[in-house]
Amino acid sequence: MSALTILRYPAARLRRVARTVEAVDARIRTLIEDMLETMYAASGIGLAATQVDVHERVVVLDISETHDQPLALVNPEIVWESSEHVRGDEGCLSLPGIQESVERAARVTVAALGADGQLRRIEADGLLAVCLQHELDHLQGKVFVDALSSLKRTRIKTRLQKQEREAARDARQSAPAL
Ligand code: GNR
Ligand code: NI
Repeated sequence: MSALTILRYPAARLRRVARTVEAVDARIRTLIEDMLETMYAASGIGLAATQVDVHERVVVLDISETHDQPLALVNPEIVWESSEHVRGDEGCLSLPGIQESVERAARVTVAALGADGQLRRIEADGLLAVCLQHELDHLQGKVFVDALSSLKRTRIKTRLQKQEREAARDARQSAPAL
């Protein structure tokens, strides 16, 4: 298994639309394993293949407190969503440290293939419903801050740039002197 690099907003590659997976084969199962490792290492509750620069319809999730309930979905589609909506704060591994309020359907039903290639349906509410919608958006090239005002998005980009500059400076300072 190997952890993968997560693309950071506003990377243009986060905008790619993922293609349908033709067969759940060894390559896809390895991708799933690597994505789970990446998600757990980053303390996330979900990860879309788009975020690791693989533009195929694969997502992984684990909303359990114990981090031992992995869920892998191939070619997921929302087949039903409630008319009732809820608003809640979201974060994203591609925008570390940023939290913003987003409105989502309260409940969704998702049809997908599992890592075993078997078709399954997931009826979700609460955090799982939110996370599924967030991940399926990534597969369409969408990020949770897209619906915000352009002023807010500009501020977020500035904050992320500052974070990256500081991280780069810290890395230089802790590097051993030659
Ligand atoms: O780790 C994550 N937490 C989260 C919190 C609220 C709503 C959605 C999420 S998903 C996010 C991981 C991520 O970026 N998935 O794409
Ligand atoms: Ni995300």
